[in-house]
Amino acid sequence: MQPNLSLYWISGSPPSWRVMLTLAVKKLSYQSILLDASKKEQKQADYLNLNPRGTVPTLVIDDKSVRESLAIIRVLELIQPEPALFGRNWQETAQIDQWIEEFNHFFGKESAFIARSLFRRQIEVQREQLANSISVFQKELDIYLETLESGQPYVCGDNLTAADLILFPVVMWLERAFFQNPQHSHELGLTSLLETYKPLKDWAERIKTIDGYENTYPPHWKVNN
Ligand SMILES: N[C@@H](CCC(=O)N[C@@H](CS)C(=O)NCC(=O)O)C(=O)O
Repeated sequence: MQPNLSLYWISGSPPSWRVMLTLAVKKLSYQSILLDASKKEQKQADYLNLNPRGTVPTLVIDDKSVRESLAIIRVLELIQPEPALFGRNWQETAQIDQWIEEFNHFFGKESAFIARSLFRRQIEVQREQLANSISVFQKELDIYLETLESGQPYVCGDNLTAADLILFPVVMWLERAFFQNPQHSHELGLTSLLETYKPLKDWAERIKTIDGYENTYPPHWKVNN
């Protein structure tokens, strides 16, 4: 029997979304507790008892809380090993873990800076730093594209892995940043990733076929395109 799971999350948060996708892929049921960031619910005392930094996601497993999305995904892999998201042998695990580390240091880090600068409309003050970020971002994107263009359906091979579930929400978040700030995005030479790169679009469509995907889609994006 699976343990009791309660997920605290914020709509549109990529780390929350990757955990929700993991729960969907592993067909684990959970209580969903959506925090309202506009009311700073993630900084209220009750929540800070679970997660002292007041960030999301936090997963409560029976009476134990786990924070940090990657730690949560790894625990879910132990709770429900199928389908395996971290490989089935050491070679696959090494490939996935190194992909995640590199993602965190490069694509993930630069994407967060680019998306936040666009959402906060801080283009002018950060122009130089943005140019550096975009250059690293583009190099990393090219590596992902090369992999997908080679005919590989997922970023680490033939099977869906944690790497795909980590990348997907970030790609969607960037899409939203570009879509909401077309003029600044254009000035920075940034265009819709899914409309520009067909292999990436095909890969994203594959992720969207995950059973239960619709329930993971950020609710405020549905009402506020
Ligand atoms: N490394 C953390 C990042 C968590 C994080 O920064 N979450 C953001 C949402 S994307 C958050 O909680 N922001 C609200 C806040 O800091 O008040 C993870 O992967 O779980």
